[in-house]
Formats: sequence, C-alpha cells, structure tokens
Amino acid sequence: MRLESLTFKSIVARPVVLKLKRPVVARIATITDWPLILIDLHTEEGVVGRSYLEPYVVRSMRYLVPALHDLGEMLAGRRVAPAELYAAARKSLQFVGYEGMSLIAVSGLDMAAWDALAKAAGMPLCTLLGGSVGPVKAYNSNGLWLQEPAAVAAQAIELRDEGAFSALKLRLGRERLADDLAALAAVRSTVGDEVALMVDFNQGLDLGEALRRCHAIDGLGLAWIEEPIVYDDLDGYARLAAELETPIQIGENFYGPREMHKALQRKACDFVMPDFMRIGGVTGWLRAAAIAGAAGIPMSTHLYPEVAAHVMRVTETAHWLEWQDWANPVLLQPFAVTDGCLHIPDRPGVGLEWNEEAVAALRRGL
Ligand code: SMN
Ligand code: MG
Repeated sequence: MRLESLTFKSIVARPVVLKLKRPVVARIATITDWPLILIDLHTEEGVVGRSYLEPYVVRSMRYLVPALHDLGEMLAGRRVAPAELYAAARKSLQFVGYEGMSLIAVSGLDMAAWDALAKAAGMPLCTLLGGSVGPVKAYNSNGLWLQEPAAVAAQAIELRDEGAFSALKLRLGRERLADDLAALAAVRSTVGDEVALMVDFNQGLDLGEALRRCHAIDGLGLAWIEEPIVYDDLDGYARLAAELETPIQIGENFYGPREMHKALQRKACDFVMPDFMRIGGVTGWLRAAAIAGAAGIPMSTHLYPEVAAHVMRVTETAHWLEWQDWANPVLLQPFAVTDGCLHIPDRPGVGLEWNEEAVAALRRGL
C-alpha cells in the first residue's frame, strides 16, 4: 500500500472503567476506578489505528469521547499524515485553548494515527521512526502508594519480582514526614542498595513543606524527587532544583512541548517525564525529545508504556520508561516485561489490539 494514500475515515472512541488492582492512594487523590477511552481510527483502506487515553477522572470521558468523534468527523477524507492531522486538529480548537482537554483529545488521535501509519507501512512504530525493536529499561510504578511501611516493603519485593526490575517508584506525602522516612527506610532495607528508588509527592506539598521534606531525604541516594509541589509553580521548582542534590523530576503535566521548553529555560527541573496524553501524543513527544536532547536533559515516560517503548528507542536522552500494567486487562497481547525491560512486540504498528471479550464485559458494566 502506498502510505501517501492512506485515508482517514472515522474515529470510534469507547469509554470503559477498570478496577485498579492496587488503587492509587496519593496525597492529592485516591483512585479505585480507572477510566480508559479505547480509540479506533478507521481508514478507507481498512487499516485500523489504535490508541487509548487514561484521563484519570471517569466523568471527563463524557466530554472527551464526543470531542474525539467530532475531530474524527472533521478529519474524514484527509491523508493519515500525523503531523498534518495534529496541526489541523489543534487549529480547529485554538479558540478554546491549545491545552487541557483539547490537547488530550488531539493526543489520543495522534497516537492512533501513528499506529495506523506504521501498520500500513508493515513495520513496528519504532522502526518507522528510524529506530529498531529492542528492550527498553523500565522501572515498576504499579504500586507503593501511601500505605504502612511494612506493607510498602512487602509490596516492593512483589513489584521488583514482577519483571526483575532494577528500579521502583514510591509515593510520598504522608501526614507526617517521619512516616515517609519510615516507609523509605523499610523499602531500602528490604530491597537493598541494588534497586534504584524514585519518589513522587504527586504535587502534594506547599513550597515551605517541600523544602523541608526534600532536604530531609536529599542524602538518601534517591534516583529522583518527583513533583513535590503544584505542577505549574515553575519558580518554586527552580528553587527546589537549585537547592537540592537529588535530581528534581517533573513533566507529567506539561501540556505540549513548549511548556517543557519553558520549564527548562526556567531551570525548573533536572529531568523530564512527559505524559503522552498531555505532551501531544507521538508528534508532541518527538518535538519535546528534540528539546530535551538539545538541552542534555534525561527524558523518562509517564503512563502509556506501549507507545512509550517505541519512542524511547529514538529518544536521544532516553532515561527510564514508567511501567504500569493498568491497560493490560483490555489488551489482546500485553507487552512482555523481563530483565527490568519492556519488550516491543515485533509486529506492525504499536502492537495494541483490544481483547474484545474483555471490552464487551466492561462496557456491559457501564
Ligand atoms: C501517577 C500516575 C497515575 C495516577 C496517579 C499518579 C503518578 C506517576 O504521578 O507519576 O505515576
Ligand atoms: Mg508522578
């Protein structure tokens, strides 16, 4: 098939809600029900591009699903040229703002468009992007929420052994600093020094408390300290990054590559970890990766591990892939995780196909 003639036909977006095996218990939210929007991008040629969005808030699917269908109607008949679809979709929403839900909808569309293009080309996405199929170094981010130290330590072993991981992420931000320190100490003494530990405060602290708590953990050899304060306080982040030895990690809340550029110019962090539904899907990621590469800033991924694995193979400063298995219940062939790496399947596209039986069962429950 000539790639140039691949023609956009329609979008079908289906919301489902999964029960999380290990619910999110963070300083700013508890989440037991995890929303997923399954996106099928149909082409005139019969190729179907697939992606999903995980918008955290179940209610938001009431707005995002119609937005995706609306973008689909607008783009019908166009070539599946992801950069062009991205530009057209963004432009069509510019008067309601480029960021927030507009960009989330565009990101979902973009990831499906890249999948369709790679399928039409008959190659894995990473190959189409100029890379190759291979392992991608990952840390396990499936748990370690705000629980008791003994529970967290036991879970750390469980998570490490899910795929011989060499790195784990712990959430911090308990009521008392002493309780965070106890959880960290319990995990460290259980997994030993071999396992790298990242910590994430999920934006839970004000700047004063963040300074106090981050200084208290600064000497512990942590791989990074993530989002101690609200995501858009770049001045606060610049102060934290300047004062602390441990690298400051932000980025899951960058809405588009320019927001990342702004954060780097302000020296607000040492590392970045864009999220695919906010950075602009694959197109947004590639642009952000060029900025991080030029700045020499290590770049990790946030959620969407399947797409993440492909783009990490062509990311100049690729650092850590965040492994989360939350979409596995709706996937026909979940990706393999061994030796602390996520393995890209050697099949055309991203490698996402739905387990339609599981999807049907979940949709009956809505
Ligand atoms: C996170 C991810 C998903 C839900 C809540 C919190 C977290 C992370 O910030 O970085 O994994
Ligand atoms: Mg985080």
